Amino acid sequence: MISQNLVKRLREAHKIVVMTGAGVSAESGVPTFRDAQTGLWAKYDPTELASPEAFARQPKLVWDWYKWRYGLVTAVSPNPAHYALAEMAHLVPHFTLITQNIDNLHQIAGSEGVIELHGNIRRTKCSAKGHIFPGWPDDTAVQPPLCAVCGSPMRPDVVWFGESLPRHELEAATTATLQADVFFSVGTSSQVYPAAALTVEAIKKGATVIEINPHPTPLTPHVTFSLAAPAGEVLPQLLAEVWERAAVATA
Ligand code: BJW
Repeated sequence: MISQNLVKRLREAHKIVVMTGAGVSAESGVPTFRDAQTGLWAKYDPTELASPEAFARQPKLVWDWYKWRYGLVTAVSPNPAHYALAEMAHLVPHFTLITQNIDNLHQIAGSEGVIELHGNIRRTKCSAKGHIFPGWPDDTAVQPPLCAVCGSPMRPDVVWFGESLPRHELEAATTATLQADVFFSVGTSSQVYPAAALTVEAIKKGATVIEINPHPTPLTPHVTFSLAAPAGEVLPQLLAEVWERAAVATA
């Protein structure tokens, strides 16, 4: 699956950008965004819950869904894909890691300077003024709890459908993508924009684009290399074959 042509291009690369999606955390036990939710949440469509309209209509339902997911992500650990990416950063002259994930697992695995396009579930913010709080407030009689500063309902610090991505993060991700000679798209269905547009930009500008995903995406026909296997297997293999390094758990 890993051709000599791919190995050569990675060894010669100066600027590598990796963009990850939910699939990179699947082997840690975090359900992917579009996977059926389990248990109590199986009857809800995640694309319906992740919106300001849903929060306005049913704030407690949306808050409880994120609280459940916060519990899930804080109970799991990074997997070999996260560790391989943390190691890769030390092996190329310029390395940028962009993630759509809100689970913080790249950071726990030791990646630095991660560009978070869709926020982070480990932070909360108020819905009126965006006052940010680290972590989740303790349970209170009112759910969602109210902001200690302005009294508006609290929400997770994540980007919902119809909301703008954080400007600085999107600009940094776009700049890195436009300069990349190799661009990885790992574990994302490439259905959500503007994140998917980064892969499109990399393809358009002629970068070597490598997709790692067991299942095809709308962009698979356009990438340079499609590695159809789990990220937790492929990324450590790349590390070993290209740089003769192992993905080591540091956390
Ligand atoms: C594995 C694996 C293993 C499994 N190894 N792989 C242009 C065109 C059309 C629409 C739009 C457009 N521009 C904007 C829009 C509207 C909208 C959008 O994109 N809609 C589309 C659905 C059509 N975008 C927005 O609203 C964005 N805002 C914006 O653009 O503002 C300006 C604007 C507004 C309105 C109109 C126009 C402009 C905001 C997007 C915010 C996305 N937020 C979410 C929720 C975050 C919080 C939360 O998690 O609850 O982010 S949605 C959700 O999707 C989440 C994810 O980060 C994101 C991407 O999902 P991802 O990561 O790809 O996960 P999955 O589940 O889809 O796929 C997992 C993949 O892994 C699968 O392919 C598996 O095969 C694979 N996999 N195991 C490797 N082991």
